[in-house]
Amino acid sequence: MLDKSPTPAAVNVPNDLAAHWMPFTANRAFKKAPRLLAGAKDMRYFTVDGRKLIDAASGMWCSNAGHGRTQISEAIAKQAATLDYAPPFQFGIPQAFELASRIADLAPDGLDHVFFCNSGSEAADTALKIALAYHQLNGQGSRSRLIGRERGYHGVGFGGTSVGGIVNNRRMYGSLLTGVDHLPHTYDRDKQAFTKGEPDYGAHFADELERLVNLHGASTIAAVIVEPMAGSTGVLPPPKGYLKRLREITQKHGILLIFDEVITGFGRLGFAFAAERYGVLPDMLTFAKGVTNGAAPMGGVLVRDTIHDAFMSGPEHMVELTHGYTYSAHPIACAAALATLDIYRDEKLFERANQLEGKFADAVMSLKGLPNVVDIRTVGLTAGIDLAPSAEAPGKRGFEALNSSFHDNDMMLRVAGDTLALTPPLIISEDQIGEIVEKVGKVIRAVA
Ligand code: PXG
Repeated sequence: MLDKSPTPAAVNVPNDLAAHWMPFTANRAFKKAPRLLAGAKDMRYFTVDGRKLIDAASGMWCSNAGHGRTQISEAIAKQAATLDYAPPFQFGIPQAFELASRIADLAPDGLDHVFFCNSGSEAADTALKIALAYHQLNGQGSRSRLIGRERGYHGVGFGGTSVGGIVNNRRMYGSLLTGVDHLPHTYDRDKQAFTKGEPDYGAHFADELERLVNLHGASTIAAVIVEPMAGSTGVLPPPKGYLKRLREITQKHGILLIFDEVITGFGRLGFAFAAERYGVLPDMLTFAKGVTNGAAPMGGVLVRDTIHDAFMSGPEHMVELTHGYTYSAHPIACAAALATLDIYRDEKLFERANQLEGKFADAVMSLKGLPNVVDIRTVGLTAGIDLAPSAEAPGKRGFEALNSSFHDNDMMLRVAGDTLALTPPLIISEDQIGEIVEKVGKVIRAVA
């Protein structure tokens, strides 16, 4: 499709890339062949040398409304000029209260309170701490175990790393939190390969929670945290009935259920939150990324009334929860989020994702049969494409795909090991779905 988006002004590129130690990046490889970005508009990124890349990743699962949205940048500029910073402890700004109400309105009934922080990692750690404190208040302080899941990702704080299930993210950091255990992941390629949406096979993986309850005793378990769809480890939609069963088992044993919706929130699966898609009400729900369209750092935890209200006792001059961040509900992030939610509402972007899901799934599934493609999974406007690892080094093919995509095929792609993740902005057109799938096909052939 003819791309009429503007080309950005030239950007000065520094000669020396040494000082910046980049996060979750192969630093030495990057600095030999940098992937430097200078601008973005709608579905495209612009590189420092003026190329336009189609964004198949919403940046990093953030920019659901596409890039360069003037409504958001104007709201940020106005807020920065009016009230740049306000202390969030013992003081408040109207925008934070308005935003909390609007997010609660979007969430399933019952999740009515919002605790703000600045990232998905902080949101995960916040939810875990609220779970522990809630049981203390409730006279069940023995409930201190936290249960995560293999292949789960809950950010990089000590709590999130502990309940996370990605061995490479855990093994360098000692014993982490004590008393943590993990459910098995829900992926079985033999039974699930090339499924569109939720696989039929695998609800029984939730029953493993009964085994952990038998092993540790329900009275020691505080909470279970899962991503409704595991994103970072390669797009694993939940098996049909799995989340419902997890809810039943947690409820039966008085264990809190936390959904980490940092990726699935704000339309990614065709609904405001995955909890709605799956008809399952968790006790807490974490969000980040899409809440501001990526334009300012923000995260948060939605909390059920019963949990919130348990804290609202004791002397009224006392702090009820000894937790919070200097930048909780930062004015600029609140302004960005309010403008973002307006766009999502006015452009009906969650519904749009829902309507496009079938076409997107069909288009991506057409890549079946290309060299090394061993599985494709799709759900909402997201797909994971597993490539067989090269014999010499697992992850190398994925890394080469990232480079082929950026340098040779004008596309921004996410890779996790040898899995390619497609998760484009929800404003994507059908033509642009075609463009992405064609480019992904070229990338897959290039790394064969
Ligand atoms: N929970 C989930 C489910 C996430 O996906 C976090 C927590 C942590 O968020 P912060 O804001 O602290 O980074 C995430 C982050 C990828 C990718 O390519 C995914 C994330 C981050 C970076 C890359 O899949 N998710």
